Amino acid sequence: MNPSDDLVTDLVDAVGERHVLTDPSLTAAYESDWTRRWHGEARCVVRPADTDEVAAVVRACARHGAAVVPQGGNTGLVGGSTPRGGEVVVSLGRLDELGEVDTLAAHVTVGAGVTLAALHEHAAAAGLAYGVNMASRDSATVGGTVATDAGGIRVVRYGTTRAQVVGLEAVLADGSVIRRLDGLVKDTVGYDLGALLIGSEGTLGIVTRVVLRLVPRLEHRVVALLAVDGVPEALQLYRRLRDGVDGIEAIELIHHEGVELVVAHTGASQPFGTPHPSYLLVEVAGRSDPMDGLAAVLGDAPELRDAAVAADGPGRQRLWHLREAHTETISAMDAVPHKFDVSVPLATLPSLTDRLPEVVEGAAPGARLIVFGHLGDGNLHVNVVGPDPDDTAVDDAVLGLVVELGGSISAEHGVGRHKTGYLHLVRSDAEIAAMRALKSALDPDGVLNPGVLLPL
Ligand code: 2HG
Ligand code: ZN
Repeated sequence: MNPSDDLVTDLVDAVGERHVLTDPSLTAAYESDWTRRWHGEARCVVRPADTDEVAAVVRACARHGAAVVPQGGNTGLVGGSTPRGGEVVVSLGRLDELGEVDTLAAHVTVGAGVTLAALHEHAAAAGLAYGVNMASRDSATVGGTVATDAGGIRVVRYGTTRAQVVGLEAVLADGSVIRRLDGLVKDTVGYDLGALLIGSEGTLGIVTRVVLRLVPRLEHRVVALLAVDGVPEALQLYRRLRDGVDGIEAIELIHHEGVELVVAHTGASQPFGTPHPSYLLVEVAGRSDPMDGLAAVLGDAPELRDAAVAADGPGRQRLWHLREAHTETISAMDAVPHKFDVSVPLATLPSLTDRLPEVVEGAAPGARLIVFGHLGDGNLHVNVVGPDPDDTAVDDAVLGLVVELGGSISAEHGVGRHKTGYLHLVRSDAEIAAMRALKSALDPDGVLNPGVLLPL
């Protein structure tokens, strides 16, 4: 503890000495994100216990002119919740209150620090489910997913996080609290301030609690890994499944190269005797067994080269592992990956996957390219391993290609500090000016997450 730092003294008053971390061995875990590309030293890390303490922390930081970086489970991939240097990291992990499930409304009120895994378990115990799910569920927190409008693997059925939020509480830059936790599905009184904060990446306020919509818990589930010759065939098969099968919960794309890496890194078994260029991973869920409906469509699909199907929990898990272990496998590679989370209109997806190898090779000769993602959402995760973390040639090239194809530079991970310099490629001057006006209205001194989302 640095006794000469008056801010630290005020923060200790707000949350107690145990929850203000200044020792580098304790702060390190909060200073670097999952990519290892985005890191910086925090002035300190503060761990408030509830909304009042978050407000007191923000007021103290505002008084001392200190910038604040809100952080959830620190599973971000774009430098949106790690410091650049000298900010106070406000970790929301202790706001982990799981409110009672309202089974009539099918809503639950939870704290920002609740992990997705804990929320899933909590909803299941009440006979319901939460519609957002992703590989980082054990660490990713509700607050972070709201702040980034996170997507994940079930968007084709339930939408992104935005579609789940029916109420929200947040601390604004001056320490005031806005609270709409009444759970009203219909309420059209003026500006929807909560909606404004969803996807604002901690730049307009710090989300502290939310009311979330829950969905029916569907017991009958089938997961299928479907081998195809390439992306155009994967899209044709997707169209066939969408038109012919009820209850599709996930439509994911992986390729041979990614599967090989996952198998080598995690020791998973090969899904098929003979490898295929690409695979669709499909999950279908319903109130009755979806197997026959799925089999009927697959039986008539000329694109299908091979299929592995599982209805039992461990079998489904084995198939999902081949998709979900991509991120950890890439993180374990020697170089720090350049990660892109892009979306394009479905019709241009084949052009994107066709042109990416050449574009990446041109910008980063010899680099390794791994592509996978949420095919049903037109959202691909493009990972490039090879170039130095500070070398942005491949960033320019990949994002330039995506924009040329009518796509977005951020489908679900957010802009963070990675992509502020590319914002103008996908938002007009008028839109950026309106965003800046909102930012200065709600955070005139630029206390909240400076350098994230909007360029400094
Ligand atoms: C996923 O879909 C995540 O698994 C991470 O969005 C993507 O590691 C990535 O590039
Ligand atoms: Zn994803």
